[in-house]
Amino acid sequence: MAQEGQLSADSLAVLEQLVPVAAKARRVFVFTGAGVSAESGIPTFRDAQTGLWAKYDPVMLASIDGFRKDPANVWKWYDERRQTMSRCQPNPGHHAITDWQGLLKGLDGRLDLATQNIDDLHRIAGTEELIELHGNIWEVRPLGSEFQEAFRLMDCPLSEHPPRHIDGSTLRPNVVWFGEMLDEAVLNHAFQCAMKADLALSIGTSSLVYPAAALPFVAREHGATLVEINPERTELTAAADYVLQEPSALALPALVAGIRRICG
Ligand code: BJW
Repeated sequence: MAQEGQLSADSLAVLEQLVPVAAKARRVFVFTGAGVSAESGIPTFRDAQTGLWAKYDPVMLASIDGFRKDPANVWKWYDERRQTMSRCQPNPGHHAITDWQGLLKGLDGRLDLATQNIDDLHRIAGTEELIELHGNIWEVRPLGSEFQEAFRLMDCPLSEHPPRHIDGSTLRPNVVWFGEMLDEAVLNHAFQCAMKADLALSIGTSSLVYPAAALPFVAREHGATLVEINPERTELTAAADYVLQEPSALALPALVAGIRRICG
C-alpha cells in the first residue's frame, strides 16, 4: 500500500477535503486512461509512439486506413505492445479501484469503471463489469466484421504479421481506431453510468480523445462531484472539483484507505 507521506503537501490537503465527500458517495463512476497503467510498466498511448515508432504518425498506426495500407507494420506495433503487456501486472492503483468497488457493493452502492485502456489490467485486478470503450488488445476479429465476432488470440509473440483466421482471412486487433465508431451499446452504457453517478473520477487520461473524453464532463453536468488524478494538467482540470496532481498508483490507494477508515 502506498504511503500517504509520499504525497505532496498540496495533495494531502486535497485528500483531507475529498475523503469525507468520497466516503458518502454510493454511486461512483471511474474513467481511466493509459496513465493508470504507467506504473505497471506499460507506456502511455503517446509514449508508445517513441523510439522506433516515433517516425510513424499515430493515425497511421491506429486507423483503418493505416491498417489497410500496411497491416504487417501495424501488427508489428501491436505485437510489440502485447509482448510488453504480457509481462505487466496491475499496480496499487488498479487494486484500489477493485477494493473500492467491493466496499461499495457491501454498502448497497455501486462503482462503474469505464476504461479507454486495452491492456486487461483492470480485469486482472478483479474489477467486475468492466466497460472497455476502446476494445481489448488480446482480442482479434476478421477485417470488416463487427465487434461481436471478436475472439481471444493469446499467442505472444505472434507467428505471423498479420495473423490469419482459419479461413485465411486477415485478422485485425479488436480495438477502436481513430475515425471508427465505438460500440454503441458499450458507449451508451458508459454514458448511463456517468449520468447516474454522484462522484466521478477521471484518472490518467489526457482527456483529448472523443467521444470517451466527454464522459467526466457529462457526469459533472448531471450533478456528480468531479475528481481528476493525473500528474499533469489536462483539458479537464479546470472543470474538476478536486485535483490530485499525483501518479494514480500513489493517490488511489491513499484515497481508498481514507474512505475505508470512514466506511469500515
Ligand atoms: C499518469 C501517469 C500516472 C502518466 N498516473 N496519470 C472532436 C473534435 C476533433 C476530433 C474528434 C472529435 N470527436 C471525435 C474526433 C476524432 C477522434 C478524436 O478524438 N481525435 C482527437 C485526437 C481530437 N475520435 C475518434 O476518431 C473516435 N471515433 C469517433 O469519434 O467516431 C465517430 C467518427 C467516425 C468517423 C469520422 C469521425 C468521427 C475513436 C477514438 C478511438 C481512440 N483509439 C485509441 C487507440 C486504441 C487502440 C490502441 O491503444 O492502440 O485509443 S487512440 C488512444 O487515445 C487510445 C487511448 O485509449 C486514447 C486516449 O489516450 P489516453 O488514455 O488519454 O492516453 P495518453 O497517452 O494520451 O495520456 C496519458 C495520460 O496519463 C497523460 O495525461 C499523462 O499525464 C497521464 N499519466 N503517467 C496517472 N503514473
